[in-house]
Amino acid sequence: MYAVNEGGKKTGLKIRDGCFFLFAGAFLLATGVVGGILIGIYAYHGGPSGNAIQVECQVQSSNSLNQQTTAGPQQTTQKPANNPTNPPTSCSVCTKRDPFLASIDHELFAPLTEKEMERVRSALIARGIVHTDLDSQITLKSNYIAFIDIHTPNKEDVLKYKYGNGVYPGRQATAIVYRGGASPPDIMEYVIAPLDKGDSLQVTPLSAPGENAFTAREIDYVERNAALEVLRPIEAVLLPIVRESFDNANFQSGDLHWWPYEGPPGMKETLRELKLQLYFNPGRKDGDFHLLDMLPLALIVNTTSQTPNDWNTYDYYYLNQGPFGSAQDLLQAYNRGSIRKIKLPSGYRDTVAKRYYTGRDDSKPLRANAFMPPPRTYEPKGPRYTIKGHTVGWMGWSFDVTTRMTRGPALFDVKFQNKRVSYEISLNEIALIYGSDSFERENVFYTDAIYGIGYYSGTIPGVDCPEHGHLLDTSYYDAKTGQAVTTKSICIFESDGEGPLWRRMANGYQSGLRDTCLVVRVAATIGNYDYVVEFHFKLDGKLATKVKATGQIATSFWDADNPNHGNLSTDDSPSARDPFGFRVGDFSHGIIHDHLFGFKVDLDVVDTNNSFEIIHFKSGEVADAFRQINPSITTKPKYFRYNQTRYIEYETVQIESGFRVNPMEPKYWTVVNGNHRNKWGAKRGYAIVPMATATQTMVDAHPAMNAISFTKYNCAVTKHKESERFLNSLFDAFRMYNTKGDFSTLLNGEGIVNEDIVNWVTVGFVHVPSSEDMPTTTAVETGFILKPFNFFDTTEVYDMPQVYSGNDGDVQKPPEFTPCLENK
Ligand SMILES: *[C@@H]1O[C@H](CO)[C@@H](O)[C@H](O)[C@H]1NC(C)=O
Ligand SMILES: *[C@@H]1O[C@H](CO)[C@@H](O)[C@H](O)[C@H]1NC(C)=O
Ligand SMILES: *[C@@H]1O[C@H](CO)[C@@H](O)[C@H](O)[C@H]1NC(C)=O
Ligand SMILES: *[C@@H]1O[C@H](CO)[C@@H](O)[C@H](O)[C@H]1NC(C)=O
Ligand SMILES: [Cu+2]
Repeated sequence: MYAVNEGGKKTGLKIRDGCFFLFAGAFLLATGVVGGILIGIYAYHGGPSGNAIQVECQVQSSNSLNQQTTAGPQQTTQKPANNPTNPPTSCSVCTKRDPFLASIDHELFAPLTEKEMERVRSALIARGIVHTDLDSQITLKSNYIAFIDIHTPNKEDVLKYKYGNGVYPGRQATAIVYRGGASPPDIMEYVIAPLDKGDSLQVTPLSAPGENAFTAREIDYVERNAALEVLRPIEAVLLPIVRESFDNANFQSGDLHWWPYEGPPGMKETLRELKLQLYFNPGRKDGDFHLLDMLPLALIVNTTSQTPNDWNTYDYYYLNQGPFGSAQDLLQAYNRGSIRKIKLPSGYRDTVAKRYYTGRDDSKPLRANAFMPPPRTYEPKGPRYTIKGHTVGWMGWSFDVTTRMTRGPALFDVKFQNKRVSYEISLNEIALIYGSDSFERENVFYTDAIYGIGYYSGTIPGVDCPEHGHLLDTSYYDAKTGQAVTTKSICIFESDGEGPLWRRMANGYQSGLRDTCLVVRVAATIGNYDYVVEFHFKLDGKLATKVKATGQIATSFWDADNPNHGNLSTDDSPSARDPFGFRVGDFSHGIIHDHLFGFKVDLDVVDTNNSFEIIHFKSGEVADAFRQINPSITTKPKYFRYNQTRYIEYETVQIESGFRVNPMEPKYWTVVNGNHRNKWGAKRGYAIVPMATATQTMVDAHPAMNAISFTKYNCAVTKHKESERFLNSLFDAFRMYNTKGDFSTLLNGEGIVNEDIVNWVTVGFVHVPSSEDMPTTTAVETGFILKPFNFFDTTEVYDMPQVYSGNDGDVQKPPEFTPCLENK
């Protein structure tokens, strides 16, 4: 029925000259684009709308192709692709062009390699900083490595090395070590360098012993497994409740599990309270979970002590009823009938896996033509980009791409037309605050960097990266095995925008340039969500950074009889609603939350001597317009017809400050270089333009807010400092009342005029899950665009071939090509 284009071997098609294709009968092609559409279309045989006919692969001359295109679609005759006037020609495979250039040894920003991570680990072992016996299990009293990340050299050193006469700063790494064996136990961060040379590796601590309390670490597999052990005897006590309430479930059947990641375990460093909730997840493997069937039974394990034997449990809750001091207390109340009970219908458990299933639903009729392959892009002469190690070049752009295990993807040294635009654009943090009317999930919040944004585990073929794209390596360190894992997770491809980057049809000419862009895409699974980060480089100097959220929502148990609200099915009164979201399944409730993505955006407009200027888009009385520029004008000049007008006001921000998007006060946030002006006397600059975005609306009193205070600003600007590398401390969510990296403290009044400045850009969305978020949530997108703003003297595209056709006979065409077979 459905066959892929593999020379017909699998499809059983009769192939002549290697280039016969089958098309659905009604598929007519404009001759002008026959080659482009024909190539790469999958063989399609039969299907509901059936009736396939054979079409020969036709190659037309490039000239006629271009003539047709220039003439415009209204003049293009439509004819079947098997037009007999065009003799069949055999198709050749498109030119293959390898984008990979000989790679260099010394990459300043490339992700750490497995070998480098191994060197880091060996160095830490050799110095006795971490315990090694991987044979004996890591315990809470071990010193072990949690993360190894690239430590990018100091900016000044990099710039001197690349653009001056400085020495090579060398490859460096940071390692985060959980020192359960230290006294007091703590978290240490080290810089290990230089990684490129054989000997004299330096290990430099970034924090003092004890400075970062051990209890500020994330909930890792060591703690989780120990907690699960503590729960074993408790499970036996809870079994009668679990059997009766949850469709005869038991703890051995493999579909019932404990979920330990209910946000940070408490608020104080001195008390670590791990909340664990039951949920259904048939066939769960380590690191893989579905959070769509959470059950209303949870408890606290006090994991403060480093000896799991000391751990006590309390705050047992069943259907929001509690707290009970122990499993026995809960069981007693349950048996006495003094608490409200829930009884899932018999057979419910068997429906769980089916509802998670994300393959096609066979019970639904297929949409017309749904098994026909969708359109796709191919590259007639191969990729137009080059890749040297992790340095990418394309159409005037060049940049380095990297990923970090904790904080995710980053670009460095981004240049356009040989001028530096940005030194660094890096994802730093993803913050979410949930709200739910349940003991289990009442106030979950996450800062994802500490859980690891960069555990990149490869791409999903056919989904993540177009077939003509190329993949780059990235690695992460697996604390459990002590080994680095390398995957091909950075996808690079050129994308056809299939429309105008610009167009102009005017008296006497029609002209334009088709939009194409280079995309760097990295997709990661972080807990229940999958996040896709993309950088889009445009021909005109714009650079869009986008982030998409997809994957699975987090849910809580849907309690139809929750006394805190009325009867949803029958009652139309406000009380029938839940203040925390909608019911999205039989026993599932989608819990409301937001997603806020914090980026470090270190623009260097031409060089590092920059200022932050805001262009306020105002309106008012005409005289107001002159107030800033020429205050002597106090009345409206006569030539203004109306008393009111639009105007702009200029503001050079003097000291470190943060700003929010406000549609009622539109403005341009620009980074400018006062020493470099365009032909028209304006300071050369780049504007930072957020896409549609939310801002943090949580009240300051919320205990998470110090840990994620960066979310209060869509754009904040600070003076560049090596001591302010990231917009927060990784650990602050785990020490909310004692934060050390509160972003607001970075805004401490330093001057930012004619300085090396950094913009911290936070964008995101709020999410009220609806039934369409089940079982998967389709991608939602936000981001920000960096846009040249008086950077060039004119539109920076005219060093490219343009499409032009004028009355004077001047005709220009896009580059010619011979249609060819997609080369995969
Ligand atoms: C939690 O555990 C610590 C260390 O064992 C103990 O000192 C503390 O009293 C416990 N807290 C509660 C609430 O049980
Ligand atoms: C809510 O209404 C439905 C439909 O009428 C009914 O079956 C259910 O028992 C009601 N629940 C409560 C708590 O009243
Ligand atoms: C414009 O402003 C002048 C001076 O204040 C006033 O006299 C006049 O009425 C205004 N015109 C209109 C159309 O409002
Ligand atoms: C930045 O530019 C200003 C204005 O031209 C100048 O006074 C200052 O010395 C420059 N700073 C650096 C570090 O070059
Ligand atoms: Cu969401």
